[in-house]
Amino acid sequence: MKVVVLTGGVGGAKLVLGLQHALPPGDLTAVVNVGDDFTHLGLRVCPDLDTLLYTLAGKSNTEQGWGRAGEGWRFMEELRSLGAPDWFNLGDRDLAIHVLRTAALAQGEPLSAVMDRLRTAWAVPTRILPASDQHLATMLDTDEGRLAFQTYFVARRCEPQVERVVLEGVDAAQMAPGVGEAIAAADGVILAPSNPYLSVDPILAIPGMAETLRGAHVVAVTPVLPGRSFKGPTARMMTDFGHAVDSGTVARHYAEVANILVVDPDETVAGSPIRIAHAPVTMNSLDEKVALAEACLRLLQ
Ligand code: FO1
Ligand code: CA
Repeated sequence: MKVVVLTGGVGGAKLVLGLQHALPPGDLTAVVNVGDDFTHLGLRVCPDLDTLLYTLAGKSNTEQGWGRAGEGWRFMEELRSLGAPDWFNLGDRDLAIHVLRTAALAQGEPLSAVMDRLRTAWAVPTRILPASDQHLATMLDTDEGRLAFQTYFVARRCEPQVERVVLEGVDAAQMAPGVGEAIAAADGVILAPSNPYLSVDPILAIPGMAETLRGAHVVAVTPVLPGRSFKGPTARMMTDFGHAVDSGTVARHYAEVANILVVDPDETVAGSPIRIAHAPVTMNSLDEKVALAEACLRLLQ
């Protein structure tokens, strides 16, 4: 069963790992947000692509969500001693991927080709495609002015109030080679439980994407976790935008693109414009990730 999953970093990568276990090798393509990408100290950093690559290769720091397991920080110590900016942490192991990617991009290799080489080197069976090979930058209009994504997220810890998300460069961007073909050939498309505004929208906004998805069977998974303790940037932004922090907000947000929204059995969604399905959405263990993946695949059959 051929499946395409549209995903951001941490939250989405957990479901993609479950899907990788649930599907035969070669059946899964991940289309990944590039709006978080930026150039730092001359290095091209692609957090969502790398988070997914590390997760699918079994090399991610699972407590932190991003970055490498068994990471070392001597490069950062050295930077600090030299008085260089240290607000964004580049680990010693993580550094390898940024150096290789930056060098390859400078030689004219497209981002999609670079990422395909890296996932092949680590025998990752899932195709990892950037949503676009062009630069598009997620910017946030906030009460502190317009902030670049990593400034808002890492340097300012999501504290500024967000008024609007602006995707710089999106109108000139194209889907990366293989993205449209993978969606056209897929039995279904899954929207991973990533931040709808910061991770999934920057993929959906690429010219041609909405048209490509129109005929597809699309199942979205809510990023809203059960219980009253759901926090983090997704909850914060729902509040900033004047919406309730619940899956009803997600259902209305995805009404034009998704056929079904998967929410936790503990959550009731009233008046959803799309079909609601229930499956446990907490993904702490690998078993929970695979179980949610299998629930999504059943909905695509
Ligand atoms: N997130 C942080 O909160 N602090 C960091 O210092 C940091 C460094 C970092 C380095 C490489 C990388 O691929 C991701 C990194 N992230 C860091 C996560 C990154 O900012 C992601 O965009 C967020 O997790 C949102 O998806
Ligand atoms: Ca992200």
